[in-house]
Amino acid sequence: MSAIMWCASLMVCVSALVTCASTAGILYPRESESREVKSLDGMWNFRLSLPDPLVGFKERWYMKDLSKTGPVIQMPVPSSYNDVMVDKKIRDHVGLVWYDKSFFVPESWRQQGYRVFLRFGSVNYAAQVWVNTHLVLNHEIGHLPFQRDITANLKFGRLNRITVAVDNVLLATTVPQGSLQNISTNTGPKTIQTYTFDFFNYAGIHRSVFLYTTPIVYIDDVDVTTNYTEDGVGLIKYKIQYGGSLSSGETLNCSITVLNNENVREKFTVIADDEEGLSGIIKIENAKLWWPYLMHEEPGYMYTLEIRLSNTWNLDDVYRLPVGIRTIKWTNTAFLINNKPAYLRGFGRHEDSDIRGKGMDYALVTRDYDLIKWIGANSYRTSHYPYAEEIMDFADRHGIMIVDECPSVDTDNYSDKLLKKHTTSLAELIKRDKNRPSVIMWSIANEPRSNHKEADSYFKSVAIFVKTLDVLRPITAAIATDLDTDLLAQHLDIIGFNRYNAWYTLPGHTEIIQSRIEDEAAKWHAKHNKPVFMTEYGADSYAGLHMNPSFVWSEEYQVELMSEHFKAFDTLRTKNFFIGEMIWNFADFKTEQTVTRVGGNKKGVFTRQREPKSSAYHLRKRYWALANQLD
Ligand code: GCB
Repeated sequence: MSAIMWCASLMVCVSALVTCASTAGILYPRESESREVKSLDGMWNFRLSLPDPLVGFKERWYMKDLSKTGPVIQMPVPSSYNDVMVDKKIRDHVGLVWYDKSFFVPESWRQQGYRVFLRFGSVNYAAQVWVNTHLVLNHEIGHLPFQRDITANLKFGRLNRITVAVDNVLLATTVPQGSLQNISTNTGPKTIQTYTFDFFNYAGIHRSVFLYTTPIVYIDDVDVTTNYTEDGVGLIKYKIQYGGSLSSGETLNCSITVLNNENVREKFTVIADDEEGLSGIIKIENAKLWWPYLMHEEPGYMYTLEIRLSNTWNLDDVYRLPVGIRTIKWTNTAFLINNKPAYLRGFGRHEDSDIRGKGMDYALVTRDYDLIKWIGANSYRTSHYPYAEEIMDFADRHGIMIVDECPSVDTDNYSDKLLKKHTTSLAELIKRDKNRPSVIMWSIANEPRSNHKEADSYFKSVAIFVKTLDVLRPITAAIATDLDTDLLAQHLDIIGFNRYNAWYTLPGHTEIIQSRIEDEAAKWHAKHNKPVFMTEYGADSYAGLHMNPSFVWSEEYQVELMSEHFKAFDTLRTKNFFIGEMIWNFADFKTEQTVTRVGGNKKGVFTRQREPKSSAYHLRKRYWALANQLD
């Protein structure tokens, strides 16, 4: 085993020591009268673990300031570390990197008896965290949040230090998967990371780091599901989990207020199931439903549940949860929102931009949602991993339907160990996003090798597992395997398929598209009797390359290929089982270095800088026309 592989396994071993209880909640940190939120975003010290990949552990860098261990650079958080500096060594680094930051915690937090939680939005891929030299957190799957109560490890009113070791190594048993290859170079042997997925392997502290406070007894998790009656009463079924323990004789009381989207108190009643009011049903008269964009004049309508937990001795805890009221149903042929069939006009996407990589950036997210609405789309898939919670908030508020994908991409080498991590990623994703009205389906994989015989029982287990957590949303996946050999679709509720006719298959021959797509979609439905949508199709185009007649890589070719797909989709829509189309991709994005990519994947209808190609105008015409016909 190479040193780096050993280092990746080390991450896993230590996780047994510091695992957060899996039943604990992962609510997004929100300020309230009982909670303070302090951001630790900004510039952190940063150092590669070189030349020995394990030097940071051997020299115990978590015991002192990183700047005292050797030369450090300043790295922005949140961001991927790869593209911020011009240094190739940092961009292509394989293995561990170290971050640290010093921060103050006010003495008043101790005086008020607060608990203090440390929360990471996501670190790719494995992270270990020390606070003032104590190992407090360990998390292995990227793209998902993790947190812990660190009150006991803090020095109130004084300077504290947080140290993070990040490992970007991907192996056959990580999600996603990858492998390491040893090569010899002019300067000696070198280990490189290889992977089959088609996006750059960005790493680092990708999302915000927060400290937040709660009272000793606090709202730990909230579960809501929604419905409505024929006479317009909105129903919110809720269940609140509290954290911390009550001392003997202490009582708990939970009260709820519903605010409308202007923050005004609504007319509502609560029928609690228990004395404490921790679960029950809220009824809202003349409720406004959550609708997708362009399906209603007021899409993305959100209420706020103001939850107040009081116990005898401590301060109340107040948490405000945004909630949209809507139902989801599916049949053998349709997907329905609020009992109305919905047709998905969408995209595959990536969290990707130049310089910051996968680092969360509000300006970029704002622009992206503006473009999604400009083009008339109503949905996208979080290909190929969970997106930032801040991005998901936009989807809720703008009425954009999300096919929420876990980080399993190109799944292969099926094993029990992989299955455990795959289901863990889904459990963490569902716990995080279960209350979001925008999330309409769980995508359990993108393009797994679903013709391998092990895929059958593997995905059966994954699907059963997801159903134990959520029966109200359908399960889907984006399948690339041939229909005759695929073993995954049978375990899904809705079938998504990816196909690159006239691109990877017979490039230049757009005349093959219409009949092939019509035929294939009909066969998926005939074989499984389930709704079908196209999760990927598309062509690369180099913005500004014009060729007449059209030729691969030109803007004209991308437009022509889309037109041929549109013909097929129009026929399929008359057949009553086809529920949507998602073009690959919203914007150009960076990939691994390969000779088949020019600076990355160029299948975006927008460039990486979010400028429209000819295809953006073409898609806009179609999506608005569809919206006007259907919604
Ligand atoms: C696919 C993958 C996606 C790639 C795309 C392409 O099938 O799901 O990740 O980027 O093809 O452009 O090759």
